[in-house]
Amino acid sequence: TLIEAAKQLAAYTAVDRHLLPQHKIIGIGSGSTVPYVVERIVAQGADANKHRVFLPTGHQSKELIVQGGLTLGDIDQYTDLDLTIDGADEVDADLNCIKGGGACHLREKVLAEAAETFIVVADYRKNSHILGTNYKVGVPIEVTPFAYARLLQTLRRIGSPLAALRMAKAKAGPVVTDNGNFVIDAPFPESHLRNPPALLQELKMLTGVVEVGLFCGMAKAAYFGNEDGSVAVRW
Ligand code: DER
Repeated sequence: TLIEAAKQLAAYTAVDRHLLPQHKIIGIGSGSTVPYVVERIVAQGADANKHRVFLPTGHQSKELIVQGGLTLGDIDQYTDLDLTIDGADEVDADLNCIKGGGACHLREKVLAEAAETFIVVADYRKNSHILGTNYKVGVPIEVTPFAYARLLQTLRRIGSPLAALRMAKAKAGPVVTDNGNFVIDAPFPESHLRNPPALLQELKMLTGVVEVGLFCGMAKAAYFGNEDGSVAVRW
């Protein structure tokens, strides 16, 4: 499909441009775009990859690394990364991202922050001027289960009346993250989403919030595959 081709194009372009021979410690994100990232890395060949370790951002990411025949690394041992590549749910004109559609954004943010270079790859649907233009589900917020009910109350009061606990589709009950936490999706109006750093700070301070799916000032560049087979780059 056009969307899959766009994901592949963004991923291939980013790997070709940013994964250099001297890069040895690589963070691999989560979602449906990063499989193309791993595919392109594997295509660099066994020699290029034999001295590299790859750090996952969750079970899906770990499986991609293992199935790609790439060496798994542990963040406990490799605390500083050369490069992390990940998808996003939406990216604005200043490279702020909404992330967490896949409920992996805590580990994603750790590896994004730990990398010298953090690159985002996405299809054209994610390319916005202001966050919330296309991604309407809300800001994903990983929360400790103990505090979720109070946080729902607070979020609804401070500007997200439609804030909701993310329920699982293939399991009864809420989504439980790899870290054993819940996720609240909190839609905010443009008035809040036009200043992502301020919203991030406000949300991060709420008691019981573990991590917020707003990545501000982290990405060095974003690659968007377009419907017409071209690539848009923002940096
Ligand atoms: O949860 C995330 O941030 C993931 O990176 C994911 O949402 C990216 O979306 P994708 O499946 O369209 O790549």
